Amino acid sequence: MTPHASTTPHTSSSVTRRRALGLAAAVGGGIAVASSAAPALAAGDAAGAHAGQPAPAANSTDLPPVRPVPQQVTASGGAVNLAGKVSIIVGPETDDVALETLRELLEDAGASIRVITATSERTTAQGTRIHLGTEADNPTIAPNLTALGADGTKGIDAEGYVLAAGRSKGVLVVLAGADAAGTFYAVQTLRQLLSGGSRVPQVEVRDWPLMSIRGSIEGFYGIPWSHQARLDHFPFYGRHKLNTYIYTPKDDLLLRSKWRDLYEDEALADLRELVETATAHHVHFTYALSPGNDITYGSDEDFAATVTKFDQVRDLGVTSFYIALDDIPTDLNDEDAAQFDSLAAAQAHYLNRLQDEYVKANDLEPLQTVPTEYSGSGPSDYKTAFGSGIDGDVRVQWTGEGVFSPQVTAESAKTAQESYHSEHLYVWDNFPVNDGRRDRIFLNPLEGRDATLHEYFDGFTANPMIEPYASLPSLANYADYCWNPPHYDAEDSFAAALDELAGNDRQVRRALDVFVDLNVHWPYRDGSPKAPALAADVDAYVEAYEAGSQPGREALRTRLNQIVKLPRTLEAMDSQGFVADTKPWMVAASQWAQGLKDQDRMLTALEDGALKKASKAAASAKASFEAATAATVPDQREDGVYKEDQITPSVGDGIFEVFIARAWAELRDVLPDDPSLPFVGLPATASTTLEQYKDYAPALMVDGDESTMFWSARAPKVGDTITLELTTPADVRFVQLKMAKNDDTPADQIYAGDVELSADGEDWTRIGSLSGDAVFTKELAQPVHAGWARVSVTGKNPGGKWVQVREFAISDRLPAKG
Ligand code: 14T
Repeated sequence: MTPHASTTPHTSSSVTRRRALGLAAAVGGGIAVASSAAPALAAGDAAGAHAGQPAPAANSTDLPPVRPVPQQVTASGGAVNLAGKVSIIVGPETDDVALETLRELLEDAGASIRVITATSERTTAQGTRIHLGTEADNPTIAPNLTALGADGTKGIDAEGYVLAAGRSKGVLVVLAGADAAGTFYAVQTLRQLLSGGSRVPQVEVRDWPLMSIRGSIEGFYGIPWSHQARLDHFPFYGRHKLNTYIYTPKDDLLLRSKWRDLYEDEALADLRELVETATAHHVHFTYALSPGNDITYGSDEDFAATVTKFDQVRDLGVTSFYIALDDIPTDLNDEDAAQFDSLAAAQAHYLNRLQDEYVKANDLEPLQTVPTEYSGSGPSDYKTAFGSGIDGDVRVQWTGEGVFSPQVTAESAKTAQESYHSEHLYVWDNFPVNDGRRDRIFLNPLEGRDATLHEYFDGFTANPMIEPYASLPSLANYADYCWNPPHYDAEDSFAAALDELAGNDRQVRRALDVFVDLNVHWPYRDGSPKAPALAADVDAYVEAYEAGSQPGREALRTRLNQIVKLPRTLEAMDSQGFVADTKPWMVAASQWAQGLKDQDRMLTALEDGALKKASKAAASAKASFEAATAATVPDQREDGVYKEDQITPSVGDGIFEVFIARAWAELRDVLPDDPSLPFVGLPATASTTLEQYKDYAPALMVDGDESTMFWSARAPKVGDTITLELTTPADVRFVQLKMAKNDDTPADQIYAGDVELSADGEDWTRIGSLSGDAVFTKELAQPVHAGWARVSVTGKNPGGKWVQVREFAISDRLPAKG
């Protein structure tokens, strides 16, 4: 069976359990084991315990946690030691990688190893014996499972295994795979059971994945992962039992805009190394082309160009191919229009030719694809024509109800299956991808995927972040979820992934929690928390400050000190890739926190009436905040050119700013002309004729916070307006309009418009016009008495750009010159 073949429905209750050695239940990823002779309980049954059945017996001891949680574990209590002389007995065809991984593991455990290749049931080996392989490739597997009282691997799904450890004429361990990958995964489970030592609990683990496709799709826009990062991912996948990597970075020119071009020597050598390394860790390297921007689906030449390109990588050992049809023009060119009724029909023709004439002809794994309509479960003409037009073996990706799906439910899975007429859907999960928010990293756990999705989908591939190593915690989540969805525990899985990245350093591990808190908000889920731990400390501080008490402020001070030190503390992390990836966010967080510390000093000085000291602290805070807003994140756009320092990292999700605004308000009360004070407008309300995008409301233009904004849901038309109404009319001397994401880069904004003031909201006086810059400011030599200000659109935006306004402010005073 290939790993991508469908799995037989397999519930724990369908497996006969002959041995009754102990009680095992998955508890938070760990495995609680009672030493009494209670009936064996599969991990799969543990869910039942939560649903009202008796909980595991008291006085249970803990097995080392195994993640992904195995389907069934029975433990008899006690352990065996693998240090000392060990014979590994393999068959002639036993998986090399599994053997090498086992050998390293045992060397670390202090074993001296002899490897014996068995050709019959009996071996000469004595003492500690470890039998490795499948029943088919190693004749010693079956009798030794029997010797330990364990069942064979018959009936265990592809990639599954039996791991049995105990005693029979000495220490005996059997690592029996259903296939080569299963053999490798048995070794990975042994690694976790050893947990860095040399003792293995006496157990029988029977385990198999509930989804056959588990991994990542490098499918985002922006800087593609480095060669080294990809190489580093594969061993991680192997350790976590992930088996898929789909190679399709959007801004790799040879995959999309120049898809017909062949690879040159060096690029080809790199690809070869990727394929070999992936394969060595039982990861299927899937090669994906995106020809949709300029292909003629019905053309023989373009079919031939596809085959030529595929052949180049098939020569390197690739057996798994993919056509990505997302984000492309939806109209057919003349040649296709003459031949096909619809885009879907044209695409189906092309995919079927590939499946028949290439994939089947060369005995490759089933063709994979993402359709042009890749989200939403409801039916459409496109989905019907595409799904019913393509060969039923083609694997089809789907992103959930949205491009980003906070929830994926069994109900929409079922509907999607029907709409796409496909038995082989699998999820392209747009998490933790950050190409739409390149200023952010997402360090929240994977949540909101129903526990029964293995009944509908072949699997999941995560579309990760532009930062490869920062994506590893999420990928560990996918590993745990896909293998055993009913026993996936998001929090446990995420914490374990952070433990792994941190290594054994507890200070580092605590610092990671502090850092994660600042990057935990996922904007695609309503109500997703924003830096919850920092927010609680800020709230407590403000409350204590207002009560004039000190103790309530300490928690924030402690946290700020930790945040300031993040770049230094986390430098010691095991995963140096994670450190490099997240450095811009660590450094910015450190600078924000330094500014808050300065403001804390400022507030104390104000309380003490030490005004000079307060003003000095304010100046330090201002400098820290300026440093924090530097663009330090690199970027790459459609031209494929990598550029340093393009994007300001966003960290803390506005919670630093809550404190900052509050602290400046205190200073403003006492020293309204302090040069460190940021400019704020007079109290006003905002309205507009433009529709609002998502929750980017007009009020965010007048909240004094440049990190929040109004965003229109369309391009402006001539006559559209954005209007401010002052709470109290004033003699206006200064007007400022800050559009687009930052001051320096014109982007989403009004390009052509007049800025006007009015005393009555009816008669308007023009005081200036927009110039195409992101920021408009106007100092009025003669103050104008006004209660209203507005921008009215006088022309079209280039490229139909929408409008963002961070702040719109008018004032009766000029901003302090800092
Ligand atoms: F094929 C898909 F499943 C898919 O998600 N395609 C792209 C993907 O490359 C990208 O990384 C992802 C997240 O931004 O979303 C898709 O691209 C989009 C999505 C949009 F909502 C491009 C523009 C959009 F407006």
